[in-house]
Amino acid sequence: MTTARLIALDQILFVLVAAAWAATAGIALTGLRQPAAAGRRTLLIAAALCAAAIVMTALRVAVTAGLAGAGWWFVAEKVTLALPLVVVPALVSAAVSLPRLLRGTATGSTGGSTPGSARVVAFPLLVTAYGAVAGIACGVVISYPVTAGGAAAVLALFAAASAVTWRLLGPARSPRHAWQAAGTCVLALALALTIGGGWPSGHLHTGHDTGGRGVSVDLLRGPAPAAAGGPAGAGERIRRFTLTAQPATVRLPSGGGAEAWSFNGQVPGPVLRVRQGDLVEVVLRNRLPVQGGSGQENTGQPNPGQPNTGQGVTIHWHGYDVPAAEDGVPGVTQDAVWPGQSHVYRFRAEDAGTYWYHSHQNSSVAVPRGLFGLLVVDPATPVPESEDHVLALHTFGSRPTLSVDGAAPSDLLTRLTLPPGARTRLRVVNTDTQPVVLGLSGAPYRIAAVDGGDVPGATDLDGARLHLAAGGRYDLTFTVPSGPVLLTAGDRPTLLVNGPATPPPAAGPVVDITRYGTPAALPARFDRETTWVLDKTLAVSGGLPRLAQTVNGKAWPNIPTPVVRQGETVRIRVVNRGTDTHPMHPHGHHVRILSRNGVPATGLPMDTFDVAPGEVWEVALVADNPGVWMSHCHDLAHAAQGMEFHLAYEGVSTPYDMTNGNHPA
Ligand SMILES: [Cu+2]
Repeated sequence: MTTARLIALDQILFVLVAAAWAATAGIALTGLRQPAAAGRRTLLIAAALCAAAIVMTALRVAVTAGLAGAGWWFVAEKVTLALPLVVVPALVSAAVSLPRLLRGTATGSTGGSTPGSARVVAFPLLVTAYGAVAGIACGVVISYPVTAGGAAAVLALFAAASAVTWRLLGPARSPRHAWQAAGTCVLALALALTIGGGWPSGHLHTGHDTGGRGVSVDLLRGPAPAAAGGPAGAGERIRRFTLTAQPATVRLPSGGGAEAWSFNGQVPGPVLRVRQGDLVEVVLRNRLPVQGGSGQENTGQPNPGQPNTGQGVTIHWHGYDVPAAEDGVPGVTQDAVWPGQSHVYRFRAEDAGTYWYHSHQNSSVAVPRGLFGLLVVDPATPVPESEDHVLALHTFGSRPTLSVDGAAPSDLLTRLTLPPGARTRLRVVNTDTQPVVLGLSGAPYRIAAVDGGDVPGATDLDGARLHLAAGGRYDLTFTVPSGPVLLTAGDRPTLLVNGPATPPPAAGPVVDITRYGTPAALPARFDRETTWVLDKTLAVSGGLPRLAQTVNGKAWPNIPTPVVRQGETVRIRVVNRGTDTHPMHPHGHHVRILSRNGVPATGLPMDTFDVAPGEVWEVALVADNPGVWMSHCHDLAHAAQGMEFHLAYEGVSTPYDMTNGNHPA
């Protein structure tokens, strides 16, 4: 059974085990208080439930043993807390309560009608139920790693509930004693949380670990052109673009539509196509309404009186490893650009490939709403393909669409006519927050590039399908056959080359992208190691304890910042112990994939890699781009729910923080 299935089964068993023990205890207590004839029947049900609960508890132990095979991260809190809390009282219940219940099915009594007999039979059953419920709390509150505060809180509640129950089942039942015990319970919890520091305090200064020391990230800029006094060389090509954030309406061919935020009135924004070596200069202007709604017109004038109202905008160059100050993350590399304001980005386009850009202010709202576009850096020596098209997949509301070469998006089948025999490159960009399975049928094809980087030794694929992470890119190359070619995204026929006939959609196996291409030489030693355990647990997010997407049990902004030194090679282990897929996206760097679930990878460089439930990825990051970098899940809703943090270089600090309305997710 896969680790993901074991995780899902474990979560179901958690609830079933708790319910079974609670029901056993409740029904046993009822049976003990009934007259003999009725009591016999009820105790029989209780005995049967008790046996079932024992079996399910044993099953939970077996599932945990299976999960342990995938790594300690998946079972730490189960082995140290959750299982002992249920298994030990379950053994006592099996030895003490079950024989008495069975005796009661014959006599209608468990060995005496005194209150003491109820205590002997029911107490172990109730405590087992508390242990099972505490086990659920362990998974939700603690996750990985096990913290002293979390463990103390769970143990205190368990012990207090058991003490109260012992008192209530005993002969000297008095409401006063019950209240005292309940008070003890609350005090114990408060004490545990205080001692263990159960909830971390909200800490909103994002550069806290490097703040105020070293070089400001603001100084790590792209080159200024010669005209601006920069050291640009003679004959340098400068490509200037202006991207104006403004409202727009998206109309879909099927008849639907959406109010959008756009760059230059078009969604996607313009395709920025430059040549390797160009100096790229992009002026971002924000002309969105001053207030969030559409009622108030933006005059386009600077708005110093109330600079932080309306929708702020930045531009993040997704996958293009720009100098840190050009990375476009509000609160880390700049302040958000507010309506009426502008900002200039500059970087030299040294790395050929397929990239995209999007706003990083309130990105979980802004990107789905349209503030994105595509960036292509053509190599200095042209690619061998004569046909070269860039494809953006994006979902508006619930409608998946395709935009070809920056044209208006279509939620119907898009048709493209290409000359037979032409070598063709389709640059597919997933601008959504969910992964997509692609299929190309009608011609053998190759994945020529992944996340902008060429794949060495790319081999022909025929009918195979591809899993493309949220934010990820594949360049697919093929020679146009005499017949039609079909691209599917999800189950949807998306692009038809040379119809009208439609080939059957690709239905082959999904390619393991971590094993595609020729194996690269990978680093053998590492200067530093770090582990990110991803989960969905109770953590402080937005100042309140809530279910959050967490890294090592903590949510933004409380996730400690990994700090690296320039030149180091860092091994990062990413473990997903939750039930959601997380497309992890460290800014400013491509990481080389070392292994997935212990299986060695070919080492492709990627900037967004999909860690599915139960998976363990090992990646290598070479610290060659100093800065303070955002690192987050590119399911942008997950980032907004806490799964974002920083990666900082020693000696680099940021003057920006979460004041001024900055809000990256
Ligand atoms: Cu995620």
